[in-house]
Amino acid sequence: MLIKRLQSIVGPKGWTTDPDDMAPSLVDWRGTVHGAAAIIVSPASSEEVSAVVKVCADAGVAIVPQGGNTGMCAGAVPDESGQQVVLRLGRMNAIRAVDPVNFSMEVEAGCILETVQNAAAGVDRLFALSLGAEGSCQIGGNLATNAGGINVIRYGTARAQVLGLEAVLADGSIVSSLRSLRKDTAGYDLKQLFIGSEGTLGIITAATLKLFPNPGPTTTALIALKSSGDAVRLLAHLRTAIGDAIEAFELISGYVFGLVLEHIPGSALPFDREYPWYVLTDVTCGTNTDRFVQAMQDAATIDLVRDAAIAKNSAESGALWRMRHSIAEAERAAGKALKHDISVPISRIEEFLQRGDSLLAEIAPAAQLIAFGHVGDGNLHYNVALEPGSSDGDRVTAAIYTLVTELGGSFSAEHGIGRLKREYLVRYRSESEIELMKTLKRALDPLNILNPGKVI
Ligand code: FAD
Ligand code: 2HG
Ligand code: ZN
Repeated sequence: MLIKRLQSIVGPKGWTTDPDDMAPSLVDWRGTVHGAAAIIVSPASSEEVSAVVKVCADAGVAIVPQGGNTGMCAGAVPDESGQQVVLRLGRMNAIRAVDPVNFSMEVEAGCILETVQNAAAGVDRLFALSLGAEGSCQIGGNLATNAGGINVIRYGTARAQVLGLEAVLADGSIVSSLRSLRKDTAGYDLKQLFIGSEGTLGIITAATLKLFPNPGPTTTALIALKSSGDAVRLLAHLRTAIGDAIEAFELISGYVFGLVLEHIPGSALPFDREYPWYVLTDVTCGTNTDRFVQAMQDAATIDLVRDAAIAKNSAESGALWRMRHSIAEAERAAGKALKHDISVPISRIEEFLQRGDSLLAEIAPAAQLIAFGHVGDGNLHYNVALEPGSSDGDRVTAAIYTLVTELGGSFSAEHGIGRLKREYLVRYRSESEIELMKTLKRALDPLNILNPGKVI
């Protein structure tokens, strides 16, 4: 009965019960969590999303919003009951309007991130969010997870790229605040409620995004270092010299590049020997290039830099960034690893890595550390590949999260909570924070039909 009602709302192109069509939506990107569903619906408009939610609410049936399904915490995968309805946003993929004078654009939630970036570039503007999954993740998913990526150091997370939002609530009503204003203090900032809520408070159907001026050509440099601490010192040194010209500053261990070289065809490093750590950075050019080169020479004289390769053209730059963006894929190809997506104040990264090493040596001496990340904003992916059959995983994770907490950091910096990190949310957020989160959830979704079993 419910299935028939859903089919008639979305029309013949808007649903599937075919196991082959459904399969990619029923497992997370990492292949670790499998779910089931009786039907997947793909509405073509906010009104259709609204109607779908209303009939599901009437039937008391849960809905799992799904964008590109590239999330790292299994938030977009239904549970195993087969009772939940997966709602794919991919048919809602219109760029509704681009306003280069207002530096803004209005897009539907199912737009692929790369399409949004290209539409902005088409009018000589920048949409600043960039991450490895940009060819398949959707803007709705990026906002629902408050995604980070490589440019946070300069432009902030997804949250900072939004001027307005439209969302469908748990009763099917549509809340639209698709304004394109930089300043607006009229009441609560409702859009921020939905950003980072991972589909548990509302379904994002459209957004007005903030654009930046085109930063022009960038200089890409791969810098070899003797220690991770030097990356942090180099960052401070460069920021002092060239300030906001740093668009990205990514730390990658030698071991991690080894995984990429092994598993990603066409990868190569521009050095004739190996180093323990590397930084991949993008710096806006113009007058900054000379200042950047000078600052790098100064850094070398104080022994912060072991070697550096500056990309000579966009092909070389693209090849380096492709390697960086392939790390998650290389890690997946190498086998399962524990993921710790943490952040600490930048000034404590070195201490975190040193103390993390000691903890690993003590708890799981045979484990292999896979460390990389967005050091420019304090977010590291401190992933750990355990020995096959090891039962040390929980102890390793608890020790790392305790260390992070002690250093004033977060156990979840950019991928969210989803299904995989719920137990840690209650452990590492205060009682009053959890209570307020529950109050919000109850107020906005009293029947608990929006992505239940995720986040809270
Ligand atoms: P999905 O995986 O489909 O969904 C994620 C969550 O959002 C789920 O809870 C889902 O229910 C909810 N959701 C999706 N769409 C909506 C909507 N319209 N309304 C409400 N809720 C919705 N993440 C980073 O932050 N930084 C990175 O650098 C980064 N790099 C990555 C690299 C690779 C190779 C991969 C595979 C992933 C990477 N990720 C990264 C993780 C992932 O790409 C991001 O979390 C991304 O924002 C998820 O978008 P998605 O469309 O795939 O969302
Ligand atoms: C990245 O920075 C992503 O590449 C994925 O956030 C991190 O695979 C990971 O752990
Ligand atoms: Zn990341």
